[in-house]
Amino acid sequence: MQYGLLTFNEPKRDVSRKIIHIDMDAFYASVEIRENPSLQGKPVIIARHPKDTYGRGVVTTASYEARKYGVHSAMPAQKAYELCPQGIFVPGRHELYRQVSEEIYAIFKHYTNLIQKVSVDEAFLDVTENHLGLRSATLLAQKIQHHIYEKLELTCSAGVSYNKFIAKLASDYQKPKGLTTIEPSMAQDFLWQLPIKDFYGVGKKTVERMHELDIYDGKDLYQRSEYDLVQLFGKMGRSLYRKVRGIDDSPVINERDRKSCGKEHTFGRSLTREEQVIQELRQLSKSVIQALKKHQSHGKTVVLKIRYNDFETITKRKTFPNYIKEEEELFRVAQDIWEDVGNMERGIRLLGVTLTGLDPILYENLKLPLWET
Ligand code: TTP
Ligand code: MG
Repeated sequence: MQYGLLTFNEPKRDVSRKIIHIDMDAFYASVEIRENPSLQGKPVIIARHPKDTYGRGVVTTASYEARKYGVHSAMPAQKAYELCPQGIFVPGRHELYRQVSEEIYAIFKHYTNLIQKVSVDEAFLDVTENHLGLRSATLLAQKIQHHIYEKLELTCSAGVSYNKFIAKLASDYQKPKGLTTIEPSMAQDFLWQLPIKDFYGVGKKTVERMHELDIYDGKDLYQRSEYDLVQLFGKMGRSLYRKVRGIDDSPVINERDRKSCGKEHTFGRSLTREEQVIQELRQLSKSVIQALKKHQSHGKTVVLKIRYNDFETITKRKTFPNYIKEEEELFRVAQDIWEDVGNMERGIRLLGVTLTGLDPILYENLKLPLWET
């Protein structure tokens, strides 16, 4: 690993852990294909048919065959229909997916006790210590992929590395059915070639800002001093400075240790103007932070819930690089998610802001590196 010129207080990487990130391939679509094998090999789109919803539905996911036509998650079903008229529209069955998700979780438990479920189809496994006593996390990931396939007839992609940040990037690297291991010696090259948008916490607005600063990939980011990045991006700048050096000490946290704190508001009259949404997000963020302060806890993952006029409800999460403690930080992430996924034209019936993955504040204080103020 080439670090270039090392300064005496350059942060160090911890490469002692072995982390696997698993993400199911086209999850909802794959479950539907398993349940109805006649869909095999066809462009399957998980959404109600636009003809049945007056064109109002949204695609939750699509099989890889449908993706070839440009169909993707969060796209209006009407647009998906225009891109792929021969697509087979299947309405989602969330209870079934939750059940399958639990079956996947049960498989993980054969390998380690340290499992962090990130969403219905995604989890981190810390396999530094594992039930098979294997030293190779790559071999273990392969076994997990086979196990899931044998037992559930579903495929997944796996990423293996020494921290969560890189493991997650790795699982996405060769989807579907991928297995990518990023050894500590490869990490720097891997991070250098990474487009800036792929760094955790970098939303659309930050990408624009980075591009204005001539930062397009990890290598450009790496050139910037910690001082500059903090000046430009605050706490996120410090986190990015570490991430691009392959440093991420965040632990894999067991589901049972996780908590969340959220507030939501249903509106008597649907919101139709963006300013109303922004104002509401600010108010919700304030309430969440107030509740959080009482509990002496903080978290990094923000979940925005939006219910549209047609009652379709979407939730979208984003993980911030640092613990969120202030109203302004929470508000900014919620706003960022809104800008990524929100659709004002559909009328907003409900908004919710939740902070999840909460840790007691005391816990972080104990772990704070000296140079972090
Ligand atoms: P993802 O893992 O993001 O997508 P995926 O599993 O369908 O495809 P990939 O092979 O790229 O991992 O999300 C998991 C499930 O979550 C997905 O099957 C459907 C649901 N989902 C939504 O409902 N809305 C969304 O905007 C996204 C991104 C996913
Ligand atoms: Mg997936």
